[in-house]
Amino acid sequence: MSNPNNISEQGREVVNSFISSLSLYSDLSPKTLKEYIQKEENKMEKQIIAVEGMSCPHCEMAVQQALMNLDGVKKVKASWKKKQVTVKMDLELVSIDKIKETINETGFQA
Ligand SMILES: [Cu+2]
Repeated sequence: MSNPNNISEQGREVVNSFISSLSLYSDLSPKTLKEYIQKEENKMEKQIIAVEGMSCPHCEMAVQQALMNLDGVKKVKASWKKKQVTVKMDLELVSIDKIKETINETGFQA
């Protein structure tokens, strides 16, 4: 069992900033909250990955679904015409390598 007193310095910072953000945003209107979430989302890394092998909207869907199942992936837009996949992700949770690996496992070539 983990002892809550053994929380790391880094963990403590994360918890503290989470708690302070809760008290900061708990009394805000939905519109302001939405703007906050939008701002947080904009902090995400956006990457465009070249992908070979997609030939129709079904391929796009397959790639999008596979990537959306990964932790840290916030948004995916696949385009078979442009031969690319645009991914918005938190690089602390998921790597580009993991994204490419998942695309390859789905049957395409990243
Ligand atoms: Cu297809």
